[in-house]
Amino acid sequence: DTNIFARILRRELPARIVYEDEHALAFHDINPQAPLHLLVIPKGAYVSWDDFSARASEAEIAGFVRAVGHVAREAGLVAPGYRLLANTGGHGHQEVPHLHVHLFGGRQFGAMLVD
Ligand code: DGP
Repeated sequence: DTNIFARILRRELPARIVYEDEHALAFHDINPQAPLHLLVIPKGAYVSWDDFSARASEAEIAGFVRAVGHVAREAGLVAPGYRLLANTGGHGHQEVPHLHVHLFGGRQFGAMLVD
């Protein structure tokens, strides 16, 4: 309840929000790693991809997945292409314990995994 993204959802912290619907919120990452770096989060309090995929309802899962696709489409990233990333747990280097999908775009990306 007290993590940064939960607080952004409650509008206790500011964010550059680009999209919101019943199931999801999308906003700019505070420390962008690409020309466009957005985060898409579900509105429900799910700590990770694992938690979300195990506990969320069909409607929440469908709504969230559709929101990620919608945000990328609206950002004009379909034709050039983009990258999605969901860091999960310790080895995944997840820092904020509210599920978030990183959406990267705006340049050619290279090899998948960089330390
Ligand atoms: P991860 O390592 O996958 O948990 O990524 C967390 C991301 O969250 C990281 O790219 C930076 C971003 N971030 C951290 N604090 C804030 C914040 O207060 N606002 C926004 N917009 N992004 C944040």
